[in-house]
Amino acid sequence: MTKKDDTLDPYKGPAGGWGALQSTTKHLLQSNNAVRNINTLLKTNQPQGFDCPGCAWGEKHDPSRIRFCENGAKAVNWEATSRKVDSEFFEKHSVSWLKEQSDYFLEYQGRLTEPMRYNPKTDHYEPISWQEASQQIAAKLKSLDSPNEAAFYTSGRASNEAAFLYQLFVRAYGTNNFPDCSNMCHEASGYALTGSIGIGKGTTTIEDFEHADAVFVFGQNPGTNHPRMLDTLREVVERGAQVLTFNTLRERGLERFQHPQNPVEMLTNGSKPLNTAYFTPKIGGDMAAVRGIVKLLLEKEDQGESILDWDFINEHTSGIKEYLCQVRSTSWDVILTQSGLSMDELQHAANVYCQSDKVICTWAMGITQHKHSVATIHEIVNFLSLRGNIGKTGSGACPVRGHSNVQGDRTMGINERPSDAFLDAMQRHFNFTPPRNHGLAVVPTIQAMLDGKIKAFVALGGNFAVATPDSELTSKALSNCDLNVQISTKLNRSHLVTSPNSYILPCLGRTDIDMQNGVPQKVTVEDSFSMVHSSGGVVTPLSEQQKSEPYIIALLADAVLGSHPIDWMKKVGNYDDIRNDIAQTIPGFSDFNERLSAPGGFYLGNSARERQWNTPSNSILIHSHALPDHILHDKTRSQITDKTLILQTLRSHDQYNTTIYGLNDRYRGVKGERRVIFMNPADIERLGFRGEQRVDITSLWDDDIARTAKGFKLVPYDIPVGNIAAYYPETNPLVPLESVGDHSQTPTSKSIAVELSESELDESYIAHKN
Ligand SMILES: Nc1nc2c(c(=O)[nH]1)N[C@H]1C(S)=C(S)[C@@H](COP(=O)(O)OP(=O)(O)OC[C@H]3O[C@@H](n4cnc5c(=O)[nH]c(N)nc54)[C@H](O)[C@@H]3O)O[C@H]1N2
Ligand SMILES: Nc1nc2c(c(=O)[nH]1)N[C@H]1C(S)=C(S)[C@@H](COP(=O)(O)OP(=O)(O)OC[C@H]3O[C@@H](n4cnc5c(=O)[nH]c(N)nc54)[C@H](O)[C@@H]3O)O[C@H]1N2
Ligand SMILES: [Mo]
Repeated sequence: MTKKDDTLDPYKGPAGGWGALQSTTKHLLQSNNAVRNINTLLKTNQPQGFDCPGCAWGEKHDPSRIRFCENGAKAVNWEATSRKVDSEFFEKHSVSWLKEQSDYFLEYQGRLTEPMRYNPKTDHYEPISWQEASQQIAAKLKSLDSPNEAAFYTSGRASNEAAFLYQLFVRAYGTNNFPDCSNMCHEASGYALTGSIGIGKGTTTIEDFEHADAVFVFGQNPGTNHPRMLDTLREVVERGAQVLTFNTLRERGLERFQHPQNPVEMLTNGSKPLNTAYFTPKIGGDMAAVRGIVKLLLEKEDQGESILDWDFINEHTSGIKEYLCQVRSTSWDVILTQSGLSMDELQHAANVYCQSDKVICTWAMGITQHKHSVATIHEIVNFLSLRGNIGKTGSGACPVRGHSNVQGDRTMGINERPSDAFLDAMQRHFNFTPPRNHGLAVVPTIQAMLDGKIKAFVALGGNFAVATPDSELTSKALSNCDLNVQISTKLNRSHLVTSPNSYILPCLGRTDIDMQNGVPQKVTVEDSFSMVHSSGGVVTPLSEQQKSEPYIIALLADAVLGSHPIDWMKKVGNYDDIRNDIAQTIPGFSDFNERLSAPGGFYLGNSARERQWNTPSNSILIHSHALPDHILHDKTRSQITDKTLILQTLRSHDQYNTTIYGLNDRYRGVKGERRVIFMNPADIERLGFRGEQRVDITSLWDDDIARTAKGFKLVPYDIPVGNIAAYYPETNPLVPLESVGDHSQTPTSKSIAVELSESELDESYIAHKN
């Protein structure tokens, strides 16, 4: 790898370790509030503290350990800042001026502390009282021709209590339009798992990792996005079990790991090799890779070895015959080309699988954000089923969720396609008639805004304008709305894409003390392992004008619905009351308040883990998909030339989704820059570019829209030929709105066909954009 300037400086240390601790300290000291934040950090994931807002990885209950990671520390620290974005700030800065600033700048300004309303005449946000804001918003919502002209977005940090009240409010108002961040994230996992094992959640618990003989990690970067998972993987390897990684990039965090809280390892600067095998499939090549491994299993079985668990297959699955035919008829040629892996590599993976009695497969966005994600996840389930690896201790399917309560929000009914059973329970308990027709997910919501069919938008957190695809089109869609209500902790671009009626409603975050009627409240969240536990803030809020999410929802609901179907303001006075309603309507939550006192929370249960298959055939449905002819959409394929590359958009080490903490990506060796493209040196040469040259990226789609992102620096990198990677969200203007996964409707953020051209932008533009 060439290194001529300061942008790229390959990281030589192990993941975690001193580097992580130094970085944590730096971020703490930058926040103006070091002492308060260090105290806050010590309460993260503690029985009397709050749940880390960083990610959805679970924890074993162990009071002797302080559980936080470098990136969790950044998330906490960013939230617990003492900087304020108040009416003075908005008086000083017009919306037009703020629009010119970078996302990093917006976020850095601090916490929103007062309700604000946009005044189109002055182009400034101006203060408004809570009462007035809620009355005005209610008047707008009530004036729509139909409740289906409004959409209610949720980002995955909302607590169970907030999410439950929100869905009740919105359904009592009359719509199922619940676009949520899941639609862009693990939707394919939920859809595929429901269709194969009868439940849309992972089947493993954290304890299963203590018993697994092998863990297959597909398409995820835990070193950055789920750092506490590295701890678990490290323990797996220490026990002598195997970790097999499939990642298009060689991610440092998956190659070597040193735990920052283990003094001995830190002092000796030693690290254990974390992975026992690392495979770099091509983008979108995992389904072919798994198919290849299965084909090898079948060959062994045909040669008389006893590989497949026929007892399990016969008792618990249906469709095996068709699937095995499909596997036999898939050619090695296609498997090897599409996966980009060699026969030796597939053989190695197959051998490990056969030698392991208990196997877990984990995955994240490298699997879920493709056109054929649902089919790929079905293939992973098939792979597990062939040797009875579902519903057995130490085995299972483990989609590693993103936002810290995104799984809980779905459990609470944030779902545009609610089940009848769920709606029946609402109807019975609250005595109202919820709407039965399905609502809109994220991409259809944007389309409906463009078509003028959605006129009002309410967001419970998140940054809709930036997290969604086709940024220019999405901005147009949002500004088409008549009403834009953002319940947020921090300033972001979604506040600046204004409608005639735009409101910012400032809320408390996970770290803040939430007082109702003089009593501090706790909320609850669900992690990736279906464990529910409580979380209570520890920081005194910056302003009395910041309200809790449940309170804000109750205020809006009261203004729109009065006391229908509940007395909202009374309900929000004590969150135990909300939990009592949850206990009586949502399966798995009986005696909710009582069970919360158990150390570490309680397990919701998982039917598939019990080998109860809630599918039409009461068995695991073995789906037999052919491998895709091509991983790209038809509307791209007509445009493809020999210059076309496939782009995946991913996270740097210094960001939380659309929140940018800094400009470094330590483990990938990038410094001071986010506009970079990781590219194979052979491609750089073949296409006539130089390393570190600036290029513009244009995506290919068969329509009249030019989608370009400008001024990216080429970084020679160990990535398969034909594939490139760049950071999200800067690359979201390139993802065509229509480019979504089959069945999941998830934007194909990990497989976008693009071409590169020399950039004419100068460095000052880039510095500003950063
Ligand atoms: N610090 C921090 N933590 C986070 C987040 C954050 O932004 N910052 N975001 C949270 C959220 S909402 C989520 S969903 C998760 C996201 O967690 P991840 O899924 O780890 O996030 P990405 O950065 O999108 O990483 C995708 C990984 O998949 C690989 N990949 C891409 N395409 C393919 C492919 O086709 N095949 C294979 N095998 N690999 C591929 C990439 O190289 C990369 O390592 O993290 C959560 N935690
Ligand atoms: N190209 C591309 N696009 C992607 C992805 C990708 O990999 N590539 N990943 C997708 C994924 S996995 C996801 S989950 C989405 C993320 O989409 P979102 O969830 O919409 O985005 P975030 O950046 O997490 O939202 C950050 C904002 O949430 C607000 N916020 C933070 N904490 C709280 C809180 O406690 N309460 C409230 N009310 N507000 C809060 C703050 O104002 C902050 O600015 O992006 C998706 N978009
Ligand atoms: Mo996510």
